[in-house]
Amino acid sequence: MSLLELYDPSLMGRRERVAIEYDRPGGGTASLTFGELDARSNRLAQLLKSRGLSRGDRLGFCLVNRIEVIDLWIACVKLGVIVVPINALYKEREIRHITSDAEPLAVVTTAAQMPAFPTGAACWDVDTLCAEAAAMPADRPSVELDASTPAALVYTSGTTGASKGAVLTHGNFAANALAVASCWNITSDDRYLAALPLFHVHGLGNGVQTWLAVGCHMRLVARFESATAADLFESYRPTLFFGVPTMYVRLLDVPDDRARAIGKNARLFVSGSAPLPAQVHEAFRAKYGHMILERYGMTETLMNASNPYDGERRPGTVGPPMPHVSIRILGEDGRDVADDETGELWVRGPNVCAGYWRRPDATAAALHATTPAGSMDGWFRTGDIGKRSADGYITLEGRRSDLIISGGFNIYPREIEELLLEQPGVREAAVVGVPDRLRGEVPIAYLVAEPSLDETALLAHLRTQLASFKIPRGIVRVDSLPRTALGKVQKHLLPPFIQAGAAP
Ligand code: MCA
Ligand code: AMP
Repeated sequence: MSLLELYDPSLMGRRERVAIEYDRPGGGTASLTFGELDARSNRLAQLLKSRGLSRGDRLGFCLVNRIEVIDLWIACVKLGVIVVPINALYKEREIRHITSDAEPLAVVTTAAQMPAFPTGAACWDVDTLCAEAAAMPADRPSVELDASTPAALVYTSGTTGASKGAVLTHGNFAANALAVASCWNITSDDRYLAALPLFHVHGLGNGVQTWLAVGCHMRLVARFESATAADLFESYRPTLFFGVPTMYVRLLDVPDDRARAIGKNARLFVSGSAPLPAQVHEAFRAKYGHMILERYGMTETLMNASNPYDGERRPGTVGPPMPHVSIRILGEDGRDVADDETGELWVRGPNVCAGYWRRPDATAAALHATTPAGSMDGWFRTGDIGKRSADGYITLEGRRSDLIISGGFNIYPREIEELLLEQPGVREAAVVGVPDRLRGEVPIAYLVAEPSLDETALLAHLRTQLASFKIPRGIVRVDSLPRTALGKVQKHLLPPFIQAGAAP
C-alpha cells in the first residue's frame, strides 16, 4: 500500500471535515479541511515538479512545526519524492553531514535559518515557496507509487557512530500507522495534540501518518512549551497526546485541579523515545488519573512494541510486540534466550526500513547479519538490550552503543568527542550521559587537557557548532582516560560526575 492509498479515505473521503488547526503567524489560529489539505499539497507538488523534483529525488526540510511541513510532506508523498527531515536545532556542522550524504535538490527552511547552512547548499525559503504554490493548478500529479517507494530518509546513528539515513518506505509508514491506530483504538473521533517535532519519526511517523490514516482532528503547535502546555490542553481538550518522558515530567508541574480536569477530557497519553521512569508513571496517574501507555520504537523500525490499550500497562516495560512485528531476543551465542533472560533485541516486520542510504556495509550489518547460531537475514539488529517476561512483556535494560538520549533527542558521544579533539589544548576526550531528572540523561565531557584550557571559551565555541541539547552540561578534567590494552576508552571506569554544589 502506498501512503496516498492510506490517506485518501481522509483526503478524498472526508473533504469537508476540519483536519487541522494551527497557529497563524500573526496570532490566533487557522484551520483547514482535508479537502483543502489535498488541494494545497497538489499545488505545492505541481510547483516542486516544475522546479525539477521527481520520483526518487530528495527534498530536505529544516523547520519547526508549522502547516507548511504538512503541505510539503503530502506533496512529496504524491510525487514519490524522498523527504529528508533535518532537526531545526542543528548547526552548520550537523546539517553539512546530512546534505552532503542525502544530496537533496534543496532544503526548505526559513530565511532566519539559512545562515546555518553550508555554503553552496540549495535552500528554498518556505514562505516564498508556499506563496508561489498558491498560484499553481490544484490537479493531483500522476505518479506510480507502491509500498516499496521510499518516502523519507531519516538520519540516525543506529548502533555505531556516524549518522546514516534510514530509508523508510511508504509501506513502512503505512503499516506502522495502521498498527498504531488499531493498537491504541485511534478513530476519526479523536482530537490529537501534536507537539512533538515533525523532523523526528515519533511526531512524523506516529503522529502525522496516523492522523491522516484515521482522519481525526489535529492541533499542530510549533513545539512543546512547558510554561503554556496546560493552557493548550485546556483550550484544545485533546483526547490523544504523544510525548517523550521530559514532556510528562514537565506536565507534573501543573496544579492538581487543572491536571485532573485535563485528564477528564483525555482518552490516551502515550510515551516513548526514551525510558519513562516508574515514579513519573505513578505521579502522572495520581495527578491526571491516567496510566501513560509506554511503547518502544526506533527511527529504522518505527514502532516495535507497545503496552496494551486494554489490559495491563506495566510500568518499566514497553509491552508485547506491535501487530505484525516479531521480536527475538538473542544471547551472545546467537540463540534465543529464555524468558526473563537478557539479550539483544532483533526485529522483523513491515515496519523495518529498507536499509541505510548508500551504505551497503551498514545495511548488511543491521539487516543481513549472521550470528554464531546462523543467519538472521531480514531481522533488524536494534542494539537494544532487554528481556521478555513469561507473559510477553518486554523490558528494555540498556543499549549496546553509548548513545545518550536527552529529552528524547539522540546524542552520539563520538560526534562531540571528535569536535572536542579538534580544539586547541584538548588532548583526549570522552563524553558520557549522566542521569537527569528532567531530560533523562545529559552529556558530560571528561577531558585530558592543557592546564591553560579556557572551559568557558570552549563551551561557547561548542554552542556555535552543535545543537543546544548536545552541549556538555559539565566538564571534568582528568589526568588520563582509563583505556583497555587495545586503547579503547573504558567509560564505565571514569570517575563519577559530581554536580557543582551537590553533596559528594
Ligand atoms: C526543544 N527545543 C526545541 C524543541 N524542543 N526547539 C525547536 N523545536 C523543538 N521541538 C529547544 C529550545 O528552544 C531550547 O533551546 C532547548 O531545546 C531546551 O528547551 P526547553 O524549553 O528547556 O525544553 P524542555 O522543557 O527541556 O523540553 C524539551 C522537549 C524537547 C520539548 C521535550 O526535548 C523535544 O521536543 N523532544 C522530543 C524529541 C523527539 O521527538 N524525539 C523522537 C525521536 P536553547 O537551549 O537553544 O534555548 S524518534 C525516536 O526516538 C523513536 C522512533 C521513538 O521511539 O519514538
Ligand atoms: P532513535 O534512533 O531516535 O529512533 O532512537 C531509538 C532508541 O530510543 C531505541 O533504540 C531505544 O534505545 C530508545 N527508546 C525508544 N523508546 C523507548 C522506550 N519506551 N524506553 C526506552 N528506550 C526507548
